[in-house]
Amino acid sequence: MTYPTYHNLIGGQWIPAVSGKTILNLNPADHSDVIGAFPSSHAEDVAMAVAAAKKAFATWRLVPAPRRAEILLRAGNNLVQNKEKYARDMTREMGKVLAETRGDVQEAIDEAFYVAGEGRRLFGVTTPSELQNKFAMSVRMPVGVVGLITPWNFPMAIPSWKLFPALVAGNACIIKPATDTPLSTYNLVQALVDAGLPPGVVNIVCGTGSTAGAALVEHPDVRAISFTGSSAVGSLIAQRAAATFKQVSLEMGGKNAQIVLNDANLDLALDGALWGAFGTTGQRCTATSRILLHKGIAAEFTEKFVARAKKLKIGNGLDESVEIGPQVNAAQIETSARYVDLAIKEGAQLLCGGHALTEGPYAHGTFFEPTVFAGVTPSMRIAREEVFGPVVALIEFSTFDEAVEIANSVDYGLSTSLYTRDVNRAFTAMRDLEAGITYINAPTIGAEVHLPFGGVKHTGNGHREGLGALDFFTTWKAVYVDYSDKLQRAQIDNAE
Ligand code: UN1
Repeated sequence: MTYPTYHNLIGGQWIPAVSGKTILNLNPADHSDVIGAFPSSHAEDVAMAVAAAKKAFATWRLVPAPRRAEILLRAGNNLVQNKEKYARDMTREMGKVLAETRGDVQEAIDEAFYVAGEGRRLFGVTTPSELQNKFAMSVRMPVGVVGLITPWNFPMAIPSWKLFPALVAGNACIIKPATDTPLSTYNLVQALVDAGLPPGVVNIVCGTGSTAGAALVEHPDVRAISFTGSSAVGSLIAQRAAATFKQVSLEMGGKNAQIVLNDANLDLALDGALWGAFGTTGQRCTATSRILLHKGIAAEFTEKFVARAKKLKIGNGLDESVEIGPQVNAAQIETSARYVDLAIKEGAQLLCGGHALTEGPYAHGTFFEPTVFAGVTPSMRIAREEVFGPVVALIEFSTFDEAVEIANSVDYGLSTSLYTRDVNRAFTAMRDLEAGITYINAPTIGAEVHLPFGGVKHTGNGHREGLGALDFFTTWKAVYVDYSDKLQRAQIDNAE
C-alpha cells in the first residue's frame, strides 16, 4: 500500500532526518494499515532544531504575551474546525475509540482556550522595598529553548499541556512525539502554524527516545525538559539532564486505586470502576488498576463487575459501537500477558480475560481482553507495579483506615478515588490519600485541564501541568528600581 512520508519541522521547513531513515506508524487495530513513515532522527537533527529554536526565541520572547495568546486562541479554533478529522487520525494511529479521541482533541481545545487567557495575566508580584524611594517587583521570564517529550496515550492532549503554556510564556520549543503516535502532534502543530505561529518557535523532531529524546536531554542549549512517560525513563532523563542543570518536569506512572466503602452507591461505583479500569484500554497513567473493596460489598461488586467486563465490546475504535480498542503495540500486549502470568503464579485468582485476542477480526491487531484478578494481596506485584493495560486487581479490606493504608502502600501517587456517602470519611481521604489527584464518587480518570495535574512519590518530581505549568515554563526575575538618587544599602542603611 502507499502511504505518506512525513519530515521533521525545523525552522519552518519540512526536512527529512539526516539518517534518511524512517519509522512506520501502524494502526494497532490493523497492522496492514500504514499511517505514514516518520523520520528517525538523531543528535544532528536535534542540533539543527535547537539552533532554529534559539534563533526564533530571540524575537518570540519579545512578542507581547497577549499577542502570543491570540495565536493560541486561533489554534484552538482551528482544532474545533478539524476535531472530527483529528479524532479519526488519532484512533487510527493510537487505537482508542472515537468517543475518547474526540475527548483527547477536546482536551487540547480546552487547553488552548484556558492558556490563551493567561496571556493577559502571567501575573507577577509587587511588594514594598525595605528602603525608601525604591520599587520592588518580580516578573515571569521565559526559560528559553525547551524540549518536550510526549507519550502515545494522549497524543494531542499531552503535547498541548506542554506546548501551549510554554508558548504563551515566550519559550521556543522542540517536541519529540512518541514513535507510535506522531501524526496527532503534526495535527496539533499544524493548527498553530495555520494560526500564524512564526517559523522556528515550534520544531518537531521524530525518533526514538534513545536517539532523538536523549539528544534533546543532553543538548547544552536546551534549558528545560518536560517529559510524560514511564518512571524508569523519567529517572534516566533526570540524571542525564543534571549534567547541564536543566529544569526537568516529570509526569510518570501510576497504580491508581478506587476505594469502595460499604455505604457507597454500588451501581455508581461499578460504572466508575469499569470506565476507570478499561477506558483507553487501561492505558492511562490515571487508569484504575486497583479496586479496593470493603468485605461487606466485595462479593456483590465482584460478580457484577466481572459480568459487565465480559460484555465489553472489543474491536477497531473507528467502529462507533466498540467500547475497547486495541493496545497500542505488541510490547504492551507482552507486558499485559507477563503480568497475568505473574499474578497467577503469585496466587491471584483470574476471574475473566487474561489473553491476547488473535483470531478473526483481531488477527492483524494488538488486542487484549479486559482482565480481572480477585484475591489480590497488597504485597503482590500485580498490586504494586504499573501494567498500563486492561488488567485490574481487586483487593479486599475490613476498615476505612486499612483501605487508605493499602492505597498508600505503593511507590506511585497519581490518582485515587473514594466511593462513599460518608462526608467525614470523604474529607479524611482527601487529606490522607497520598496522590496528586483525589476523586470522591468519581473514577480515577477524567482530570480537567485547568486544575493541577501530576503526582507524588515515583509519579512526579514536584511539578504540575494544568494549573502549575506556567511555574515550570517561566523563571522568576526580581527587579529593583531605586529612585532615591543615592546609594542605599539593603540590610544596612535601614537597620536602625
Ligand atoms: C494520562 O493518563 O496520561 O485525567 C493523562 C485523565 C485525562 C488525562 C490522562 N484527562 O484521565
